[in-house]
This record gives sequence, structure tokens and C-alpha cells, in this order.
Amino acid sequence: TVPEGNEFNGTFPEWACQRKAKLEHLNKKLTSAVEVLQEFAELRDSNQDYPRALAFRRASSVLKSLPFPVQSVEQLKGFKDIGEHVKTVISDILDHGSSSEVDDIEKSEWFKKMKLFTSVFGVGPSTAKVWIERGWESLEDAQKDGCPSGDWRIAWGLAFSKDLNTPVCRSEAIAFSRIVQREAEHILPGVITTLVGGFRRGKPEGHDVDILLSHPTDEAEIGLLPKLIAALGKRGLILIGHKEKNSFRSDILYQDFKLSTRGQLDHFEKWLGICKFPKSFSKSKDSESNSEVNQETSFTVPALEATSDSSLDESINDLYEPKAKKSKSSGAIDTEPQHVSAAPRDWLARRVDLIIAPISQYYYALVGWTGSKHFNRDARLYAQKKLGLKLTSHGLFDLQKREPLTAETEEEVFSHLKIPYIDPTDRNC
Ligand code: 8DG
Ligand code: MN
Ligand code: MN
Repeated sequence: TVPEGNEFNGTFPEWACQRKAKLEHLNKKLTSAVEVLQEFAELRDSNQDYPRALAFRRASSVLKSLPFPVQSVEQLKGFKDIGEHVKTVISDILDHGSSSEVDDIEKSEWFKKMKLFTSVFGVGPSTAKVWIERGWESLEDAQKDGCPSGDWRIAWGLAFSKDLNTPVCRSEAIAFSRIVQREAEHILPGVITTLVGGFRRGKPEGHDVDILLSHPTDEAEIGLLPKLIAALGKRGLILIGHKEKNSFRSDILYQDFKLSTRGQLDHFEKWLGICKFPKSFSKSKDSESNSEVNQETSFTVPALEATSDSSLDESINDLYEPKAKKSKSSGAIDTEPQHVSAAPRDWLARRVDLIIAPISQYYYALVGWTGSKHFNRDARLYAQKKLGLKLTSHGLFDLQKREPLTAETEEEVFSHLKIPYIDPTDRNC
């Protein structure tokens, strides 16, 4: 029997942050079409606050949580996040197998170029538009210009665009987080190292590796990051990157805030860069490191624990053998990207984000850095509208009482938000 939307949308949670959204869901064809419209709106209206993109995002988020595959737009009656525009697109797909609006966008040269250019580390929609205005057609056109804007991210992003546009797989992310854990533990015993971002949500691959670090003793984490980067550099794992200082200011906590596209950015001390992952990190043949059990255990990286994959263990251990290349120039920091990329190599360039959070903010940072981006956006809007609270990756703040709601577990973050705990793998909304 085909469920009528209005049969159960009374019990369908209003907010995306209250719903379960698995990676695998029943309406993939529809969500990928709506996501094209969303992406197009984001690229086109990049200077506004994306109201159109947000509408598409909300619609696809509903589709991802539906317990049935949509077979008729009738089933979507009463879902306030699914507007007329999206309904038209959906009925086109249901009736003809595709939507001409979506097809036209995907075929358009502008869209293809914007996607290509914004795939470069450090290039956002506004830079991409400038490149298009200059008549550039390909990444080679941008490369010919040398370093188009003087931005290190763009220079290195262009030089290694081929590597960086090849998805990072789970075994690479796990191998690298184990090394980070090992080095961090040596510098600061008791350190907490957590693989966050899409991998914590169970994604099999991603565009980067996000690792959150903290320590059970407040302020013990101070000074860890520079030492950690130096240690990773000594292992020959750093290509290029930059540290950002902690810019968290408690005096602005209780100022009212506008939820905007910049709202995702936080003030933690962090290192954003490009690492050199030995090719052996991704060599491990089995993709079964995807199994539920492994996902569960690999998140908060236990100290010096063996992986379930012996070939991965070997390649990690290789780095620690005395014979391993420890040429100190391999850090290559501040050299020109061109010099590095010319030589044959046994590593892949991979984007890495390392974030340092004090334990008092750690569980909020964990939620924020786990995402998804839409989950965060929705949870922040929900906190503001429904609870009058300000949610960020630093905490949850009562603007009236001028006090923070502290959390000592991730579950506690959800209970402060008065929503049932949602597993990371269910936050793919
Ligand atoms: P992907 O890498 O697999 O493509 O996806 P992802 O892991 O979900 O995206 P991401 O761009 O790596 O970001 C990870 C999460 O971190 C995302 O939900 C947004 C969140 N986040 C914060 N603060 C900040 C910040 O200051 N900068 C960035 N880039 N992301 C942040 O909570
Ligand atoms: Mn990521
Ligand atoms: Mn990231």
C-alpha cells in the first residue's frame, strides 16, 4: 500500500535535527536532483544568504528521512518544507524519469566551470566567478597564471588538484587518525583524538580528514598543536598548512547573533592544510572497513590500538621504523608548490583539518564538527527559534540569563536541546 503523506506527517518531526537521516535512503534519485538545484542556487547567489538554496536543502532533507520511496507527489501533501517548485521537479522525474530544469543546469557551461573551480582548496563562489569573467575554462588556465590571488591555499590547491579531487577513503582517514593519536599521545598523554566530519557520520569517502583533539584536563591542550604539527612534519607527513589561533572571546558570547552562512565558522585553534599520505594508506584492498562494527570503534581513536586491517597496520608501522625516510626537508613548508609536484612520489596530497578544543567546549565541538552542515544549520536555527538559545561549536548559551549550558557528553548536548539523541550516522540530513 502506498502511504499517504498526510497519513503520518503529523508525527514527522518538524526539524531536520530531530529526524534520523541515514546515508542510504529511499529517495536518492529525487534528492540528487534537488541537490543540483540547491548547488546552483548556492553558486549563483553566493553573496546573499542563500534563501533559495536553503529551501532546496530543507526539501531534500525531508526526502532523506521519509520511510518510503515517493511514488506520487500526493504523498508529499502537508510537508511544509516541500514547496511547489520542488513538487514540479519531483513529478517530472516520477513521470518522465528526469527533470529538464535539472538537466539544463547540469549541462550548462557556467555550472560546470563553477563546480570545477570551487573544487579547488580555497576557491569559493566569488573567486570562481572572477576566474570565469577572465575567460578561464580549465584549472590549467588558472595554473598558468601562477598563484592567481597570492592565497597559499589556492596555489597549493591548484598544484595538487588531481590528488585533492580524488576522494579520501575510509582506510586513509583511519590510518592517518591513528598516527595523529600516536604522536599527540606522545606529546600530551591522555589526549582525546576523534575522527570527525563525514567519516564520523559513516561516509565511505570524503573530501578531507577532520580530526578533533582535546584533553580531559582543561587547558592541558594549550601548546599541543604546534608540537603535533612538528611531529607530523618529522614523519614526512606535512606538505603545507597554516595554523589559526584560538580567537574565542567570552565577552561576545551573549551578543545576539545572526544565523548566516558564516555561522559554520568557529574560533578554535586549528591547522588547515595538506598532508602527504603514503599511498599504502589507501592500498588496503578490503573496503569492509565500512562495516558497522568498525565504524563504531574507529571514531575516538584508542591509543596505539591495532586496526582490524593488518596491511594498514604495516603501512602505519613503516613510518615508525628507523629506516623510514626522515629527510627533514620533506616538510616542504614555504617552498613553491611547483617544485614539489614535479618529482615522482609515493604519497597522495590530502586535505586535513586538525581542531583543538578545550574539554569544556569539546562535546559541542564534537557535534559541530561531526555535521552534517545542514544538521548544524538546522539545529542552530531550532535552538534559536524554539528555545531562545544560541548554539555554536563552542557551546549552548542562554542569552537572557547570560550563562552557558555545559555538557559532559554528546548525549547531554542533545538533552539540553530537548531532542532525542541522534546517532552520528543518522545525521546525514
Ligand atoms: P566531506 O569532508 O566528506 O566532504 O564532508 P564533511 O566532513 O561533512 O564537511 P567538512 O567541510 O569537512 O566539515 C566538517 C564539519 O565541520 C561541517 O559539519 C561543518 C563543521 N564546522 C564547524 N566549524 C567549522 C569551521 O570553522 N570551518 C569549517 N570548514 N567547518 C566547520 O563546526
Ligand atoms: Mn570533512
Ligand atoms: Mn573539513
